[in-house]
Amino acid sequence: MANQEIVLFDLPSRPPNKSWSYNPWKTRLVLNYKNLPYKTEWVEYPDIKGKFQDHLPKADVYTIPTIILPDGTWVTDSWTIAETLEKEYPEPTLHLDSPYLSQVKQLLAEVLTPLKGIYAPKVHDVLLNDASKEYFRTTREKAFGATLEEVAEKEGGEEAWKAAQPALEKATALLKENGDGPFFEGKTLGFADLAWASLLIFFQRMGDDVYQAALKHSGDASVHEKLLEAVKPWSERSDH
Ligand SMILES: N[C@@H](CCC(=O)N[C@@H](CS)C(=O)NCC(=O)O)C(=O)O
Repeated sequence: MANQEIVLFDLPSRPPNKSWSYNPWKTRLVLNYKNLPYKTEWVEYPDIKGKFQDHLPKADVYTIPTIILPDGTWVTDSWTIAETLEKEYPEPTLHLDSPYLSQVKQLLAEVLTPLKGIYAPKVHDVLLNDASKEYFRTTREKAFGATLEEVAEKEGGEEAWKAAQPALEKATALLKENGDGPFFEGKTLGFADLAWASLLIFFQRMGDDVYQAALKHSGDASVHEKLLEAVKPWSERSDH
């Protein structure tokens, strides 16, 4: 008999194990929002390739989130997964046609790019198990051309937050466009909200110092806090 559960591949954290990374959070929130039966398979970074390569198109890097649908189809990439799940399970809708979605996608990149001196060291020091630390350090140091400590020193701190501030403020302004929110479209939740909430959860998982800095540089903490509160019914399932 076909397995009716979806499998979600997610990255584990140090105990107590809970989802932490913003990319798999996007998928987890969709699965929770659509109330789909799924189980989580936790995969440490060095094990991703071995598990995925025989099931997905050849790639330089295989990434999480990836899911297996009940019919055995493997789907990778959080944006593609959202489209696939929306097609397979249309209700409740993710409003993938919302004009806010492309804006949020752009803002996520604009926030995260200047913050690598914050998040890369934090992920390594605060979130990862020993099983992933060496892989993460080696791959990120190769990509940055500097050690994690150098990146933290040269591209972390207040300057990084100042560089991320314009995008954080733009997200604040977007969240205020439709009355009291709490969502980008006002009372209507869509994938844009789940994607932005994923970033906020990622900040929280790195530590309250990181989350508070993000809120401070957003210009108005309350709209982000309200969004997180509104998605709480779907962010509570984080460890299985
Ligand atoms: N475009 C992808 C990016 C996913 C991504 O970069 N995932 C990271 C974890 S957050 C990963 O699995 N990296 C694997 C690696 O570095 O080897 C998506 O949105 O799903």
